[in-house]
Amino acid sequence: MKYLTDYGTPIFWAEGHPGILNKENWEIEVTGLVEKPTILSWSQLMNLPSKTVKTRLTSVTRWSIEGDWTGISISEIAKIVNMKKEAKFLRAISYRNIYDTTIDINIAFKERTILAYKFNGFDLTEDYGGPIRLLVPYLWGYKSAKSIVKIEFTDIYKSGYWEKRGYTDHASFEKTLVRDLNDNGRLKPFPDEFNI
Ligand SMILES: Nc1nc2c(c(=O)[nH]1)N[C@H]1C(S)=C(S)[C@@H](COP(=O)(O)O)O[C@H]1N2
Ligand SMILES: [Mo]
Repeated sequence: MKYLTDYGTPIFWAEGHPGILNKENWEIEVTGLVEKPTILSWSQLMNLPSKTVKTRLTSVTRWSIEGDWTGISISEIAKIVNMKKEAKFLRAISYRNIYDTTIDINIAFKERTILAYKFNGFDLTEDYGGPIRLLVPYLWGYKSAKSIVKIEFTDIYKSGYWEKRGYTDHASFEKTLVRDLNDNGRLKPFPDEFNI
């Protein structure tokens, strides 16, 4: 099985590469419209039920990579903090609090949206959002915020890093041509010729 670099997957760190991150001390703060705000340690995260989904990350810059992504469902996180039913959005904030993005709660709870920590069985490196990132296969990749330190359940939509710089807030796919990184970067009609 190949890792993301083996496919030439681009490494996007608009706010600057974070360098080496310490996985063992990693924490995710879960806050907002919840009954029990919680700071989840790395060991707590690793003890939560995990799932592996065959799915893809697709960038608005026209590339897509498919593989087996392993991580934690948002419903598992919501259970721990007793998310309130008023929550309409999930906001994810990356290491250093510069990059953030917000998705609709219904997309957060979809089957293949996860907090991912492995690709094809390999731990995610810092290049690709390790130790843990949001993966939202249903929307353009800028919603898949990397190296997550905070999750907020909220009823207010907030434009994130790329949304404020001109990308759409909804991030819905449009018909276009996309490079299939699993097929040597061949340009193909998207989404038609891809398994979404
Ligand atoms: N923190 C952070 N997360 C981010 C980005 C970023 O620049 N910083 N880029 C986004 C964009 S535009 C895409 S397409 C994917 C790319 O993921 P990759 O760098 O792991 O290939 O990450 C998303 N998450
Ligand atoms: Mo992107």
